[in-house]
Amino acid sequence: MYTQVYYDEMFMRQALSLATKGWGKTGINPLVGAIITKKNRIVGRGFHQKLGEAHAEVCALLEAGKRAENATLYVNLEPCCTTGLTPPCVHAIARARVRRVVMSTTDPNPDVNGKGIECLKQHNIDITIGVLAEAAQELNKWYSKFITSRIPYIILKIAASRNQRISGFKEKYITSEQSRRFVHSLRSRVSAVLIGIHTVLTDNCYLTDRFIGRHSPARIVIDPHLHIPLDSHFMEPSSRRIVITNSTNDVGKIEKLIARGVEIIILEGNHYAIDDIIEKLRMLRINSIMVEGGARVFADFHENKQYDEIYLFIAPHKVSDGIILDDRIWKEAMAQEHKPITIGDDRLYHVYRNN
Ligand code: AOF
Ligand code: ZN
Repeated sequence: MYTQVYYDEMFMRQALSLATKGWGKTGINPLVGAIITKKNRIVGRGFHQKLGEAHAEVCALLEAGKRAENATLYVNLEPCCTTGLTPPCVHAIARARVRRVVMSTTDPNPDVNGKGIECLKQHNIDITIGVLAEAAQELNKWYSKFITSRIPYIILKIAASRNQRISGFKEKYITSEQSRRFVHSLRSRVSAVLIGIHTVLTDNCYLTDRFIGRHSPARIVIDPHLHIPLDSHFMEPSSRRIVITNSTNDVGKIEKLIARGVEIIILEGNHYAIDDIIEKLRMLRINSIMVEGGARVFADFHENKQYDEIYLFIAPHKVSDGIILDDRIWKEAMAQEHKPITIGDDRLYHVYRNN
């Protein structure tokens, strides 16, 4: 006979797994999954599929129908009590006469934080908080940062040779296919990928998620002199494209870009402050960004401490002449306490910013 604690963890694990189906589609909203059980048997499942669409709890309640009465609802985030793009979940839960709600964490959204729980208590619903909380926090770390600070979650993703070079490779790609698959999976989750214009000019990169096929992020290029070639892969309209440039550039070219659906962000000068870029991007409701180069862009984000994680992939080869990755980033990622993961032929150092 299993204990209720065992069942609670098992169903929450399923709710968390359902939540991940929303990766890349929920925008500034969290990833949320919900399971409804009666006598420890599942009678309803749901997840938040897309920004603006029904919340996980509502989807699960719909599937459960009348069976939700006296049932237990498992959800990885505190149910909401506010009307945003959709009505409050707590009312739907109370109306369905759910008896117990098990959640992983409270909702960091200041409009909800704790108030959803209060509302459920007023309806005499039993509450359990903290089941698989760590995993739930990890899953929604981007959401949590953005909703509390309005600063996007930023990942620096770097592919380098064994001798610290991030360009000058003989082949287009220096890292193995397994590493690139991993990168595409990251791309399929973030709101946007950001690069400098030199990377577009040298690599003509796509920046899309071609391996996973879940979602391609917005593509952002920092391009002060408006060098972006109209026939580059960057221009392909498979996802949102954003060019950051200044107002003194060729108006005709800016108009051509706009006519092709490119969004333009205007900043003054030729070297933009990272904080100004972030300020503009947060107004476009971009809550997570993967920075993919080049050297200057990496150094700027790093120096301004505008990053949360670094993924440094190191290929087994050396390259004789190419641009060298900023020493501070290289050393931080490879600090002694960080153990690399082997991925294909490469080593991957994954570190969180700790200052
Ligand atoms: C939940 N379950 O599945 C989600 C929640 O604009 P709306 O109506 O979609 O509301 C967005 C807010 O609702 C969001 O900031 C967060 O506080 C909460 N998201 N809550 O109970 C869900 N996606
Ligand atoms: Zn809700």
